[in-house]
Amino acid sequence: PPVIHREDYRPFPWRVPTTDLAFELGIEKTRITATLAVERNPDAEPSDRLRLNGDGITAQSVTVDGEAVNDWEMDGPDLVLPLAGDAHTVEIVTEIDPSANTQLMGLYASNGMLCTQCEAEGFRRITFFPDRPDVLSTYRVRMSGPKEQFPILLCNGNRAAEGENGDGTHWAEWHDPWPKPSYLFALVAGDLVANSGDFTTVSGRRVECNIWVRREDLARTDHALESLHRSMRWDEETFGREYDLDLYNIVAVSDFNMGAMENKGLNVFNTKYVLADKDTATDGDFDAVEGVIAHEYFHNWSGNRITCRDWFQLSLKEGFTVLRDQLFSQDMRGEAVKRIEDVRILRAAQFPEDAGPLAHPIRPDSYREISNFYTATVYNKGAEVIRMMRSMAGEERFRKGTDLYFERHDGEAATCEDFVRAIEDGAGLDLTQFRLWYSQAGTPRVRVSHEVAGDGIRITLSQQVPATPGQAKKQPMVIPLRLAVHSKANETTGTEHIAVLTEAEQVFEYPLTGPDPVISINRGFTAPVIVERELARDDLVFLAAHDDDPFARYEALQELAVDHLVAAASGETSEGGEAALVEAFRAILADGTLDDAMRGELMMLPSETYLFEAMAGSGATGTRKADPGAIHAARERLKAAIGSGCAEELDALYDRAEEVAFDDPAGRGARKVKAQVLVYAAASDPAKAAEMAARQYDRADNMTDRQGALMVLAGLEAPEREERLADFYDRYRGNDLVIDKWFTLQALSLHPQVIAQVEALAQHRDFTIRNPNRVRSLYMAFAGNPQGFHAQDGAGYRMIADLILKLDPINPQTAARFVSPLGRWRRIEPKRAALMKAELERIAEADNLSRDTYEQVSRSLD
Ligand code: B3K
Ligand code: ZN
Repeated sequence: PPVIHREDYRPFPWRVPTTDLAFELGIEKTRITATLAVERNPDAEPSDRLRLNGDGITAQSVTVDGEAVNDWEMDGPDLVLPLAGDAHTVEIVTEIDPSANTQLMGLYASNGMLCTQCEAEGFRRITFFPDRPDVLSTYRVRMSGPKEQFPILLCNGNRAAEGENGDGTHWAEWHDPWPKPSYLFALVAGDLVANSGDFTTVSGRRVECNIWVRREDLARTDHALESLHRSMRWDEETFGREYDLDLYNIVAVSDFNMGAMENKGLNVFNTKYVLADKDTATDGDFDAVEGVIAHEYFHNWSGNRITCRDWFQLSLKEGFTVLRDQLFSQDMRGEAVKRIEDVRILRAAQFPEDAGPLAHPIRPDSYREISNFYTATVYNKGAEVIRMMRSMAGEERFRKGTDLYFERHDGEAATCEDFVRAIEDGAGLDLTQFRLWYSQAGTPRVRVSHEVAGDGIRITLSQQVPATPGQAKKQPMVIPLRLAVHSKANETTGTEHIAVLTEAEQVFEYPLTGPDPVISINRGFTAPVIVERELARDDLVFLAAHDDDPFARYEALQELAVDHLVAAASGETSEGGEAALVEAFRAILADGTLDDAMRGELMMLPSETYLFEAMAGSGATGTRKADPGAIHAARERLKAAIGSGCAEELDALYDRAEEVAFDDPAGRGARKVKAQVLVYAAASDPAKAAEMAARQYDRADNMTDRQGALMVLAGLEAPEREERLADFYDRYRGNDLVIDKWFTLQALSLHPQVIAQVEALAQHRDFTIRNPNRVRSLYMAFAGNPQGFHAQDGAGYRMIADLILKLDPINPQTAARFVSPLGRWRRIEPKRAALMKAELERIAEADNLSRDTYEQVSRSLD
């Protein structure tokens, strides 16, 4: 498959001012008549041929200006049509079988309904079209189909007309007044019901909002609808963005490759991010629903009104929209905890990506399959990059920048460069050097050292950006770091400064506020970097207990744990490390100034994936490899030490939290710390943990408590385990999302037999490889279970490779997502690395590999 380069961008020679689509809908046969008005694009190099993209479709007929033509030809999957004049009407008929569409791209069937997914290149599986984001067109769509099977017919924009055909079929006409690229097209036909609620925009427009689901799911849609209304209000207040149609439809489907899709006026969602009630969804699920609803809603401006010129600009809409949804959730739920959650995700998913064979800048330079670039780098690091601009500008000036961006580029297909320039002009920043964040991959490392000089402190910061594939040499980046200098002796906190590091090495001077200075740096995680500081353990303990920045407190604890665990896993002595951590934990458990939501965050040890990253490249020569077995063992030992060292405090915390009612404002925090207490008990006193967890499971009046308890039980060899797993299954049989949890918590468990258990679950009658949620619930969970995935004999690697090979012909997009865990082999100790690499090679040798999987595997082996 060819490599596509960002540099090769050329405007399309033709414009398509209007697109008329007529769908005769059927699950097994859908006929599409597409009528395109085309005219020459004066801003492009002229061409006498019109290239229309296709993918797995054939044209039944082609007419130009009403006359059938046959001088067109197929060039691979594309249809190429000679056109001599300046403007023409092109009509093409295609026929497709949605029931055979297992890739879930284009038009497909799910549970008897029809729906679409067109981003990035799915529209070309429906009809021939210039399927690229810079070709904007106004769509008019007529849908018709059997009324009993498809009582509800939905499309983008507003419903223009509807009627019956008198033969059991009915039709609807939709018109979307906003020009859009084909990837934002959507259509849904099915037997659905809606939870509806109007929203009145700031200028008084009444918007009908509907959450469409299957009848049996209706009772679980209130949270989604409320989240939508909150998002609409927030975007008006925070970014000055108002909704622009009279209708906002969200449809939940259970077969979906991703989380959700922001199609204009008709979002299509994975059920996972719509349905929630307290009996079937955890607190985390509620947050995820709110976050994804907000994300897709915010795309209406950052993505739809202003879209991307080409797919290399993906972070223009995704990075910015992730930042917007993060800020929204911070405002809804509290800044400190949300920030910690977001950094945890970044470190678990993006840092490893940036350190591995799939590393790419947030604006990539080339790809073979664009679906492979919907990554944590483009999304989450993309958000961090824009967040840095916001930190440097301050909230108000940043808003001036975004206002200018929306004003300048409304209705356009823009670039990342357009965005940066608007922020520069609107916020009054010079981002010349800062632009390197768009072109350089790799997580920068910042070293911190200091010396006291009189009543001041000189802090030396140096940066190093590691080499990444295709980028051996890097230039220094702009790294804004919020910092403060505290006094340990006085137990006082210093004022906050923002140090903007722009050179390879730079000195910053600040006044001292007391003796015994301790630097608190990258507060709030202002920059997505790895800070390397040689702080005495006492200093970290001090920061963990006293820092006035909640993120910095969290960070100090994480660092204490990372230092200790990497040393322990490397066979180095970590004298007093464990004791210091137990003490620091005790302080956290006793701290009356913390609420439990924050306490719960502080109680979470760094993940094993994050520890691999910290261990790889550590040591005196910087060549150490990560040893998953040793990390797992060290982390379990530390959990046990904390569990027994703080047993009394943990029990007291649990007892207190248990008294908090579900609806109490403190309820979420209480549930979070209870789950953590169980985790530590499981490591230190499994019998007691089994008893506590079984009791929590039996008494639970909500999914958070029930799942938290079962998660711990699933990892224990205790009689309570089988009983409660069986109970859970029987209780929720038929509820797909909850049965997904049942698969996940077993695949994630710490049970020594986890591999055999996952193998058995793959044979379970409820397992199906055709549903992405189910596949992920079992295998993505397993790939994220270091103990199972990194089993010494390579059985975990083999299982994931087998899955990739089996899934690739069915759903390549989802299959390719499983490659990256295997791709981390270079940073792992040699025995496991060889096993991982061998599995990648086995995949590479398979015939007919999809473009998706081929690209990921070959990059991982390069
Ligand atoms: N824009 C979609 C991504 C769909 C990509 C499918 N390959 C979801 C989102 O980021 O909102
Ligand atoms: Zn998005």
